[in-house]
Amino acid sequence: MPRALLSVTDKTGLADFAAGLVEVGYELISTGGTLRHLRDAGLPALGIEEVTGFPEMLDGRVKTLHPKVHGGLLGRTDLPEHAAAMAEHDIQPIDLVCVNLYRFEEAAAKGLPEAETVEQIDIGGPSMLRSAAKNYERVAVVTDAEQYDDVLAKLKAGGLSVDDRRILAASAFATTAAYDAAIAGWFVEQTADADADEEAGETADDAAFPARLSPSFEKRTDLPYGENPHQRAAFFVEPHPGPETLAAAEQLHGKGLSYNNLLDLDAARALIREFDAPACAVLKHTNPCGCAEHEDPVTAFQRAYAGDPVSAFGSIIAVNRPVTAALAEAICETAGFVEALLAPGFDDDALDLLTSRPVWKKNVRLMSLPGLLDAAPVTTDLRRVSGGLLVQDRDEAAVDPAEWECKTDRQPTAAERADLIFAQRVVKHLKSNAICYVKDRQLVGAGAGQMSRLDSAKIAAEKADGRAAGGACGSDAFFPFRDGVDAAAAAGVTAIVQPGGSKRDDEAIAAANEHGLAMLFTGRRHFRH
Ligand code: 93A
Repeated sequence: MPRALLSVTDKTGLADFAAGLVEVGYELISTGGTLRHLRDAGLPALGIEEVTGFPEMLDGRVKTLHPKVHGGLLGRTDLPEHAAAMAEHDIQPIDLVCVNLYRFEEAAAKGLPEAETVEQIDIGGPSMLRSAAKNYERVAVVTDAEQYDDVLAKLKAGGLSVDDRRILAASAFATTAAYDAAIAGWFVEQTADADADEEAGETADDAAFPARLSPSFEKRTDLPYGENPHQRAAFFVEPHPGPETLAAAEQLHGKGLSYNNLLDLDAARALIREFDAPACAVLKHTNPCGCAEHEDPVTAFQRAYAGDPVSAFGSIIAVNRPVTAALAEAICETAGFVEALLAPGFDDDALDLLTSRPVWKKNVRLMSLPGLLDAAPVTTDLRRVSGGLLVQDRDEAAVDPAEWECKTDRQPTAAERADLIFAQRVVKHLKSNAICYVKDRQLVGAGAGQMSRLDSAKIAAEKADGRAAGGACGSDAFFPFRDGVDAAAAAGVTAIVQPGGSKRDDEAIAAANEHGLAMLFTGRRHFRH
């Protein structure tokens, strides 16, 4: 009689699965809570103690860690020496293992006290998964309720093939690997927290980066392709993404999301979070081509879109207020083809409108993210390089004008100051080298991703086409020469915000004074490579 060992924390679907196993002739063995669950469902099962001859002990830390279990899983019955050893020690083969693990990640995410979280580290479960998976030629390993139906159907149809068991083994090892990575990450975090407590006064800036990466990511969905059709792609998410993250966004309507959509939506999300007043951002290829802030959200959209309506074709639009019918109407009227629209929510009548207008129907992806503006912890940014991974804190430092210093003879006016703040918020989100021109809290010209800052300044001026007059210029990094300042002045701006820090800052300041500009230094660079 084949034997199945069942030991699960998540009992979803277990009784039906176990009943199916009994039906196809399995004898069941089970641990404490799982055994009770099976017996409550009227199913016959042996308690683990009856197999091991040992009681569950040490508060359940030792339940299945026993040669009768691991010998039964690892023993190769096709080898005479194994068969002999098993017979000598009265070890009966176990043919199927169904295990899901203690909920460690949930405990860690809740921030339970350390001792309680440690108790949620499953040792016996992963051990059984690994033993069973190693012996996949004979043993089937089931790790997830989603596998129950398929496994049962195959057992009923004559049994699992070696290929089936190999796939199950792969999934088991992936499960234990992700589980261990989460545990390792948590230990590192605990250590970092303890160090921070000890070294009071140490800032995040000089704290060493964690020695290990956490958390582990799980595949949410395959994507049709990557940046280009010949590249495979998938979307992986953290175990417990925050409510403000892209992973928490819900798609209410439209075609499936592409890799580039997700990338652009994330960039849009990061930019729109900069603003307190109603704002709208229009992005292409992760760069804002339009952005505006206005007390009236409809006007904010109209001014954002008008920033560069040509580039806005096929854009991602983000707003930081729920979409009302009036805003939906304005978007339908004004915008041409839009890939996706991201908002903290959509009113019902706005949804009706956006999904019924011919131009929007079917395709436009409507993304709702109620936590869009929620505070976020500083997260890390991972970037692949050949042979490795570059890891850094994300550039989530808030724009803080209180830290800025005016370097010129002239101070900015109140209107210029408002535009400088706006420009700084936008320029952070443009690819380097980045220059943006702003007038009345409307982005009127952006130059991004150029190899020379001067080129970015010229492109921004061309886009602004005279509309920057009396406005502000933002620069993501210092001006290495005065030519960038000259170009900004020629575009008509009367105030500049930049980090400063160049050897030739004096030249840039002299140029600003010559042109009668106000120039402020932030002391903070925002490269985005
Ligand atoms: O504490 S353990 O690491 N020690 C063990 O020997 C052991 N064996 C199974 N945890 C162990 N398990 C886990 O218990 C399983 O992975 C499963 O998640 C859970 C099932 O316990 P119960 O059947 O009592 O609900």
